[in-house]
Amino acid sequence: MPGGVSSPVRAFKSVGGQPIVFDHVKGAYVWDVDGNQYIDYVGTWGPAICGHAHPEVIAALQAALEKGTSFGAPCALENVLAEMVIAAVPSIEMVRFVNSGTEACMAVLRLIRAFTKREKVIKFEGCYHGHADMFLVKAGSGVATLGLPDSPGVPKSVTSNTLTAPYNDLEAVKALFEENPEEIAGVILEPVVGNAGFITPDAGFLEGLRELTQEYGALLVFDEVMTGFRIAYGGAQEKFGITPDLTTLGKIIGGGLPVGAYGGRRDIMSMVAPAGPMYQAGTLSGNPLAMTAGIKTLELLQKPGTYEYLDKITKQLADGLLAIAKETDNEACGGQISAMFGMFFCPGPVHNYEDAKKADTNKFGRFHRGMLERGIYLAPSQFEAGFTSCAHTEADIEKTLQAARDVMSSL
Ligand code: KE4
Repeated sequence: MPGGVSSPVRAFKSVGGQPIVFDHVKGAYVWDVDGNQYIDYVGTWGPAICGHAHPEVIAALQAALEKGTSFGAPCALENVLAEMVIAAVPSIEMVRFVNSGTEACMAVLRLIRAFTKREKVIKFEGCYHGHADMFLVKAGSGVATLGLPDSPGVPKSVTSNTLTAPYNDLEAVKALFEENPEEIAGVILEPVVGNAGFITPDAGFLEGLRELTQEYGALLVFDEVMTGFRIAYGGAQEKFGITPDLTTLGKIIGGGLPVGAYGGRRDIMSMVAPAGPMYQAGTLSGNPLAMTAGIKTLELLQKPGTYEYLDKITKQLADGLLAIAKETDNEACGGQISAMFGMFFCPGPVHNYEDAKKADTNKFGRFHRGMLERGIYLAPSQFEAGFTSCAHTEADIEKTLQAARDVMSSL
């Protein structure tokens, strides 16, 4: 297998050393094949927000297994999860399930082009919307982690329609609309960035994009594959009170099984085949196992106090890490929103990808390795975010901060 992994970021290329090989996971913890236990802040990149292998999710899956694994035909479970997503996410009136965030972002791009009959799209430097050709332009996540120029194999003809601007730079977006009048189908972004490290929207940025897209007849797409049901039950759009035209989802709504989704305004979604002419399909889309895991996960997240707890423990962690960095003379900046956090080894502030690239990735690598040796599993890249779960306890946070104190003292 190329690089010995099924996804590049797992190879630890940017933090050095060998990746650990997981044997099993439970709650806030993971165990490697040598029996070492770690407190996990990756949470399989987001899905494990209720804790890994939650007993109620496992039980629901075991029951569903008895009825088969995939139907390739309508099943009531799709409607149950669809209704939960529609009820939760302000922009979503209709939704289509797919099998990954990449598929969701590919489909939503085709949809905005079909609806507006325009071909250009604006994305932001450092944002990652999966690995489809048209998004591999100044992308974040593994592309940034590996310091790759835009990927070979992506035709110029495809990326020539992908325009980019610095995150948080409304003037740059306005200029792109002025330079490409009537040609831009839409703007897609991570409403809180997790793929260039953790970067929050400046005050007025999301509102500004909402206004600019309306002014120029373009659509606004929030890629909430990472932030959906994490920043709030209704995602970043609920948290910030800005409603896009369309939203992509993934990760959490699959509860650890492969699910992605795109949804939004009924007049736009009605274009999707077979209701309308825009084609998109998938053998395993909406399969009963994945729907079951997603339904149970969202049910668990509806418990009162869930997001208050996640915000409390994640704030303790983020504030603690920054305080320790200061105490140990390590320049750092960062923060958290709900169960998502990040820290850069640079003075900051970090408003965009250019700022993020000033971070000391070599120091991050040494920090990552030191924490791993002390049983703390952080995302293996400076250009990723961290994730907590309902299973993380204050004792876990305290243990993590103690390890950070040891490691940062020696950085
Ligand atoms: P997937 O195709 O990996 O399910 O989703 C792509 C995607 C789309 N949009 C956003 C905002 C995302 O964060 C992602 C995937 N996130 C990465 C982690 N940064 C997945 C981890 C990986 O690539 O191995």
